[in-house]
Amino acid sequence: MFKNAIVKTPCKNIANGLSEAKLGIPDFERALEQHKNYIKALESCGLSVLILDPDDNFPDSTFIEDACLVTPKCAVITNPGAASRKKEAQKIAKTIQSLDRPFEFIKEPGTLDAGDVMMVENHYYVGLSQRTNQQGADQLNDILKNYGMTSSVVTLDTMLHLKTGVSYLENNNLLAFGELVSKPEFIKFNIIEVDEDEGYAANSVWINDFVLVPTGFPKTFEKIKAAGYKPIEVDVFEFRKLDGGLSCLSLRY
Ligand code: CIR
Repeated sequence: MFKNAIVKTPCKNIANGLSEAKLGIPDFERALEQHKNYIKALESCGLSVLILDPDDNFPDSTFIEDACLVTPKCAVITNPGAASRKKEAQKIAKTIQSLDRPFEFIKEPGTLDAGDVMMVENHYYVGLSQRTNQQGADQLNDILKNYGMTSSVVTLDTMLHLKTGVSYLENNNLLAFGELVSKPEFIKFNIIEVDEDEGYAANSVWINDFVLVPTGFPKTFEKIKAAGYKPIEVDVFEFRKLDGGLSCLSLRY
């Protein structure tokens, strides 16, 4: 069960965030509105939400998930792979250091975006991507081992982050899309496959038996419902324009 979430308000400079989506430039006011609704959705799942102030120096900083991994036993402040995002992790360190658990750092030459890290109970799957390198994954593995947890890597070919294409919904259920549906690493899971035309919805978020699902993907919504969860639609289209999904917008712990 999760009790808390941390989010970071989108900044005025959000239009300058990294993007390959070709869906247009995000509108700041609409992004703010969608972010507020996202917070309400987290609250409706029973979470207490800490809202961090925006920071115009970091257009992508609302995608707070990449800057830190919070596990039940420790928090890991990452070293994001994109040059423009590196200092986001340093900025969030102060907040993370005040949490109720010890904290660790990923250091150069290791890079790691926590959007590449998927928690399955005591085990963490780490996507090797354009943002997360082997050294980053190795450092994370060493840290997790010290706290009695394990990790393994998954190589990504096309996805930005591991959780762009796969979400663990607990109870051995894995929502998966594209190249991740047939990964041998995931064979032991009950795969809920996301259809070709609904790929963005593979980034959905389990929170205490609710599942946040992006608005506009009815087939995935119904599949999640049929699997016994309570899906909640959340419109995050402005963030999709920057390749961001639902999970990237919060840390949940
Ligand atoms: C980036 O390219 O870093 C941001 N525009 C989007 C990050 C999305 N984060 C995530 O998937 N975990």
